[in-house]
Amino acid sequence: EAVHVAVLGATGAVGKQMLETLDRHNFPLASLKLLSSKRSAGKTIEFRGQTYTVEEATPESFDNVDLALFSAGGSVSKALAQEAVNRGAVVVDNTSAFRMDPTVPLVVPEVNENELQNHNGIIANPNCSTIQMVAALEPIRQKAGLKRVIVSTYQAVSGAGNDAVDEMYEQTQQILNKEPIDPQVLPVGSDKKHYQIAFNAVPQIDVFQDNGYTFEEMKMVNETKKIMNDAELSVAATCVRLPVETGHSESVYIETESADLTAEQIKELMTEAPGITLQDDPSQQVYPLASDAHGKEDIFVGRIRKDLDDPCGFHFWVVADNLLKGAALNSVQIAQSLLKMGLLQK
Ligand code: 11C
Repeated sequence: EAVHVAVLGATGAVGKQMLETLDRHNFPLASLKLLSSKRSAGKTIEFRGQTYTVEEATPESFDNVDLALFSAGGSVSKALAQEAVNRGAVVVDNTSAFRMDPTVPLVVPEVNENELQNHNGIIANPNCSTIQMVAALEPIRQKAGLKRVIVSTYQAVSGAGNDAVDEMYEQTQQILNKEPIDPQVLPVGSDKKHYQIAFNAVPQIDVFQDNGYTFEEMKMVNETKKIMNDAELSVAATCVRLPVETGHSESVYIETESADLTAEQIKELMTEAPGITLQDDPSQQVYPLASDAHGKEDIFVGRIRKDLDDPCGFHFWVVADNLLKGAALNSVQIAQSLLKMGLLQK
């Protein structure tokens, strides 16, 4: 059964990947509508040999739409998601607007697909850095339970959008040319100060919260607890931006409930887990790299080793394409699950 689909944010970094992912996965499209905010309306996009003109999204845009994939920023989602639902669409929202709303399922299909049963029209797609981590954690949790997670991220600039990618390349060229630079976009466009990203590491992603953590860090904390349905799980994050175009890398430390798991067992779990590729052979210098993960659908896990002191402690390195599994692919997988489970019509 084919689906009438709208993609909101079609001209953005994630929107482009949404279209390519729908195409690659042969998603059954009855029709396709490409929408954006006013700023990008009028642009044209090629899809399956056809030229589409991007329209400004209004509430009426969602008449006769079954599935709306939203990725145009939180304020657009807040303004239009319920309008789309009122018109009969199911919204998969890739912003932080509804993630912590208790009436909205927050879904990574490999972890909590069943939560889709509880949807009221809106389903939230988690933050990219959360998705790749929880997907890697879930097989371990199933086997040995999970008490604590401490993560440090090494995040790519495409997570902050096309303008951030342009800024990185322009700045790199300026520095190589020994020209002055003028940061405007990173770490956060709307924040007071802007810093060099080229040849740098910036420990701020999104704005600071009153507790000293950034919003990105708190997303990782709160979303992980919600997706894993475990308010008692200890999670702490430090999120850092690096001059990598695409592919978020994460150093993850975990403590399991039971003390009898081995690193070899975790490697086996990763080999068996859907959507995960194990890349772990120190003798051959095999480990995940952002440069390899860019453009791939899987999550790559390696450097798995037991903590030197705590028998429940393990360290590993997890890398994924932040625009694919971190955003567009996970949204399309949610849509595929909704179709499979007969949940697209409310
Ligand atoms: C980044 N993780 O890398 C962010 C982008 O909440 O969906 C995704 C923001 C979000 O900057």
